[in-house]
Amino acid sequence: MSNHYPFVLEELPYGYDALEPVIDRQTVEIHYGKHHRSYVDNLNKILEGVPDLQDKSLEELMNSEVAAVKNNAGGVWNHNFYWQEMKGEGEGTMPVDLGKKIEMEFGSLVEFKALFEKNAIGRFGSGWGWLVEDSEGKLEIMSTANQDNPLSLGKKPLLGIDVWEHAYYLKYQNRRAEYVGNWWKVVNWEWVGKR
Ligand code: MN3
Repeated sequence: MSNHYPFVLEELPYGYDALEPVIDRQTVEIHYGKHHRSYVDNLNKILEGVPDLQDKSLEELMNSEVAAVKNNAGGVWNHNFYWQEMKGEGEGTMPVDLGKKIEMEFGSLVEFKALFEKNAIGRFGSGWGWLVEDSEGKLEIMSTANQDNPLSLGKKPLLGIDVWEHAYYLKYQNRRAEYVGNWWKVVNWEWVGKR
C-alpha cells in the first residue's frame, strides 16, 4: 500500500454483509463506499495543488496545521484502521498477553469494556473512542473529536470505535450505547493483539 499521494481506498477485508447483524450491509456500503472514499478523494484533491505535501506520509499529514488536510488524512487513517480491526465471525479470541495486560491495568475484561463503552458513549458529537498505548507502554482509554487521532498526541491506537452517527444511525438511530455494546461481537482481538 502506498503511504503518500495519490492515496487509494484500501480494500475492505470482507464482504459488505460480513458484520451483520451488528453492523448492517447498507451501513457498511455507505460508510465505506461513500464516507471513507470521500476522505481519500478529498485528500487527493487538496494535495493535487500542493506539491510540497505530495511525498508526506498519511501520519505526517494528520499533523498538518491546515485543517482540511489534517481532517481528511485522519479520516483515511481512522477508517483504514476501523475496517481492519473488525471481522465477521463473532468476537475473536483474546490473545493471552493482551488479556493479561488489560486485566492488570483495568482489573478485568468486564471493567475494561465498561470503561471503554462509557468513554465512547460520552464523546460529545462526532468522534472516536480509543484504547491506546502511551510511550511507556501503559494502556489508556480516551476519545478524540472529529477525525483527530491519538498518534498526534504520541499515543498508539490499539482499538478505536467510530461514534460518528454515520457509523450506526441507519440501524441504531440515536441509540449509540446499543451500537457500542454490540460492537464487541465484531472486534478482531487477534488483530488488536498483534499491534
Ligand atoms: Mn466514519
